[in-house]
Amino acid sequence: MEAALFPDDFDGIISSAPVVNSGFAARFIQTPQAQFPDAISLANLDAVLKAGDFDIIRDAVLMKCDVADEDGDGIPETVAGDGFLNDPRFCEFDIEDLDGVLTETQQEVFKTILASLKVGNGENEIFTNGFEVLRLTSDATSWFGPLSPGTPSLHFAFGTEIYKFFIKDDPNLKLHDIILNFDDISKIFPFIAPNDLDSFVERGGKLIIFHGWEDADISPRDTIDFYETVTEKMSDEERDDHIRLFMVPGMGHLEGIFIQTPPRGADFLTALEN
Ligand SMILES: [Ca+2]
Ligand SMILES: [Ca+2]
Repeated sequence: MEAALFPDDFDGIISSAPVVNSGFAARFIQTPQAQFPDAISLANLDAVLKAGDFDIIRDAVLMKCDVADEDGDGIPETVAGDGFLNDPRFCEFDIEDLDGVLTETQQEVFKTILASLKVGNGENEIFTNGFEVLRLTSDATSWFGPLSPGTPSLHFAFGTEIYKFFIKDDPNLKLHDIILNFDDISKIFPFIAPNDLDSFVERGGKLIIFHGWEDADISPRDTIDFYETVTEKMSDEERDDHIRLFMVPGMGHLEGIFIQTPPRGADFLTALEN
């Protein structure tokens, strides 16, 4: 957003899990609405996903997909049994494999978290991809909950406050009274268009983007879509000279900012300098 709107501010930017569209705010309403029949008292949690359930899903996913040849092309690209996936997109995990272990409602919550979300008004549409995180759940409980009565999840905390004070100007707004619609969601951020980074690139700007595959806050696939969109018209050389994207297996939201050692982080400042 900074590189697009204020291209003269910085010569180089390291961006972790960038917010590239307003869809993230819709997710912050959608997932707690699915998870919490009563977000204030945290009553009636029997049917929804809890920490132990995320552990069950993670273990089932690892059992199925933490193999040496994740993409099935015959060439090993990662270590089997090391506790994370190189690229979760290759994991064909079906939550219905856990029939009898998770309730149907729990399975529906899981599918909601993984599914993409569209909020449109017939003419325009905000699209956001689902999360990969439940396949590896390092910070799933913080973002999806349940945490504590009144603040059941970080999605709830961010989402309801954004709605109350940035969109609706109504401090008494309740989670389940919110109906997602385009006009509300589009108030949060401007759209990023394919040529929005041109000014930044033309003046020699350098942008390193990284995103943890286990991010449960901002969809990792949205960052891939963004990178592909803004670099589509560039030559490979121009792209690599100015904009690099690193998807980090096993890393949760912003972990690479606070942790600078693999597998949960890296020294991106030195990389930018070089
Ligand atoms: Ca392979
Ligand atoms: Ca692995």
